[in-house]
Amino acid sequence: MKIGIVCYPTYGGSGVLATELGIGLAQKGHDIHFISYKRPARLVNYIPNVYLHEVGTFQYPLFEHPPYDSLLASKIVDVAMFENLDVLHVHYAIPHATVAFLANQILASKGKTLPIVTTLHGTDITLVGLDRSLSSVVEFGINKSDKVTAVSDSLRKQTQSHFKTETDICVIYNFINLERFSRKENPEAKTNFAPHGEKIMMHISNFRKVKRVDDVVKVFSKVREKAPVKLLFVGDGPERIKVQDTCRSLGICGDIIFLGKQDAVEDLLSLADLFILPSAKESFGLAALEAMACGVPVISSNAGGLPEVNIHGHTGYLSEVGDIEAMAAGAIDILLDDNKLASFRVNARNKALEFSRDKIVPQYEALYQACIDEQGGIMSATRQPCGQTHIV
Ligand code: GMT
Repeated sequence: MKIGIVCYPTYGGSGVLATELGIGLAQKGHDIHFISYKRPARLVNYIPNVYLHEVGTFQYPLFEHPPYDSLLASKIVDVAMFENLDVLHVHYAIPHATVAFLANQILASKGKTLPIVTTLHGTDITLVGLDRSLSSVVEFGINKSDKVTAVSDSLRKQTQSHFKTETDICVIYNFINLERFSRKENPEAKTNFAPHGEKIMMHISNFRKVKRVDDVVKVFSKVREKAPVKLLFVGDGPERIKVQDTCRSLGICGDIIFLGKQDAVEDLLSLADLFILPSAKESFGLAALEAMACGVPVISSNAGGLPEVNIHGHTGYLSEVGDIEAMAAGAIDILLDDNKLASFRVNARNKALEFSRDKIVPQYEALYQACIDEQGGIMSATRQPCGQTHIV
């Protein structure tokens, strides 16, 4: 198939997932055309069958803001026509789903059909999409997509409760490349951060408010009263200055290292004993899954789809959002008991195996094929709405 993928190129789960999906599909022989305003952060090396089409900008004195939606629609039309795309998969509803509909209408006027698959990732529904200034556009984009997927059952339910959806929403979980994300012990690098054999706690995010990064520091401050431990922060974003201030006011900066944005997160995760994700909202928690695949247990909030990934008392612990005491207690419980840490490590990796790329990518392929078949008027008797083939 020739598949167009529209995504945000920045550090963030939707862009990461879109990129990994494109790579996985390209390796299976599909032609993948990424359409984005910059090279997606995870698209580092040349990969056969992968092409990138950058959406440019346009300045004119009349415009205070460049007309991004129109530029994106125009780029989609151009790529769809000249690369003869079979299907377009847009990640994150705003503005991609509605822009895809516009592109689809322009293409129809030129005699080309282009089925649209929209994947909802989280904040497009639970935060940005709920804002009155955007909600009607989000709802329209969802209802005009040929297929809609959500990355967890929790997100599917939230979408159905917040919006008047007319389209089935298929849950296709996020996935992980288990070869890349596997634990590679590196005692030398670990000593660099924890010279006296301290345990390492880690948090990776884009430091947005919704991640509650301040809670990470507060939990860590309690844990370090009971256990020798260091905290590694990976990533950067708007909340970083506030978080650094909290470290300073608690006088614990000596045990906290800010590494900033990093690409080889799997190497860093391999140094960690515990991952912490106290988010206020989290549709899935791809960062938690990446940690688990590297054999790192997770202390997280119970927001959104996190309970579908992190299993309480098995791969880590879940607490109410903002419950610093419970998160610290869970962390201490794991870090002070080497046997428990060892068994949670194994459980975390085993749970991550359920989200392997090899299991999930075929679900998207089936969904694309179902879209293409439906547009061509072919209804497979054995195909279900979400594209799975019904095994009789
Ligand atoms: O969490 C972010 O800030 C990034 C955001 C995105 O859309 O890029 O992530 C969302 O999508 C990820 C991939 O599907 C999910 O794993 C994250 O849970 C989700 N974030 C939220 O719901 C807050």
